[in-house]
Amino acid sequence: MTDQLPLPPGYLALARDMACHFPVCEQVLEVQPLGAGLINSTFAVAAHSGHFVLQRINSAVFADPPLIMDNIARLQSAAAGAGPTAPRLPRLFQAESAALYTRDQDGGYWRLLERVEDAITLPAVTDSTQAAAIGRLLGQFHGFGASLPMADFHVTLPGSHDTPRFRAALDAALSEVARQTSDGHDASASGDAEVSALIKQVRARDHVLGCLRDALAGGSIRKTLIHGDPKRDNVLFDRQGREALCLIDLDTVQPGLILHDIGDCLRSCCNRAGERGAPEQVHFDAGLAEALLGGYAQAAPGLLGAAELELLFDAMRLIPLELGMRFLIDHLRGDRYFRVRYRGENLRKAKAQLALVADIERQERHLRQLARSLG
Ligand code: GN1
Ligand code: MG
Repeated sequence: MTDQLPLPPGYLALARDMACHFPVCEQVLEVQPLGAGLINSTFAVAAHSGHFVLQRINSAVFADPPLIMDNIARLQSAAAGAGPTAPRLPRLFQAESAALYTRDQDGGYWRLLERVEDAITLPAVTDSTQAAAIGRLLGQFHGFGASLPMADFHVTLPGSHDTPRFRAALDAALSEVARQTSDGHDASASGDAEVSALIKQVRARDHVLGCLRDALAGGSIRKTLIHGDPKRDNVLFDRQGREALCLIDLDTVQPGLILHDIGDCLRSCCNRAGERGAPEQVHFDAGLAEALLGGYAQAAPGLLGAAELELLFDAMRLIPLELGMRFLIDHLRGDRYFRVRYRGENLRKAKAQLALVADIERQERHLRQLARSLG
């Protein structure tokens, strides 16, 4: 089992070609796959003129990549005008055409970004200093986002965090598997006992799926500009792993709920086993959550209002539940959305997210108290 996410054939050579379409990238020396993103293909480019990050945006997921680039450019110009309170954002470079992307022969969109110097991603969040640093960075990002006119930003990924929609998609995927099985297709990898056990766990939680959507519809919480994917891998740290420098992966910066981001950040950062860890090793570390939320409240005082604090526990449970469903749907549909290393990886990851949900529920009293203490 390899650790590297597979790339479509010929992509390294294509990436090298694409890098040459960005004038800043003079004399490309080396192009290597970079990171562990599940959607886009990302490369480290070493050129005579410096180090860069090159990405092919997955247009099967993002229907209109120029909208993403427009959002990022807007965010960057707002940050440039806001001075030191603005979050640091990785720079985007123009292609020959002066657009912020270039296209390959298949119509794919490629962009070139600054490679933030002396930065690392953490393999796990191991102490409360790191967790607090991540919380401060997210709080800063949200405080900045809340100061911007949300209506100026595009929705780049419609339906993200519409948890009931994913539940319906899960039923549809199950029906499709059942139909194929009755047609005589082999469903051995999808219709097995592990899947049934997970479906049971999801069904037992059907009553919580609409909690944030209903609160939004009821007007107690509102949307602002969010990051949309503040997982551990998208936080750059300094080389010592002490200070969080920058949130990367701005594809899903769009109007949303800060509770979505906070739930996502907590589910990713407070589970030291990681998304790919063994489901039986999954644990939600409430101490890390406390530090992360403390850092958040320090950087964005008052942003979490009474209604948000009341819903904070629900958000902590909801996002891993939603992601568990998303991995499971993809497993049932034959791994078409998330990049996987092997058949069955999505299923294992779904299992881990649902184990995380169960562990969060086991700590419900404590976590609700923690949320109240932030008020
Ligand atoms: C995907 O591409 P990446 O790895 O940044 C996904 C997120 C999930 C995340 C789980 C557009 O993010 O929603 O939370 O995987 N992005 C999209 O690791 O679906
Ligand atoms: Mg992403």
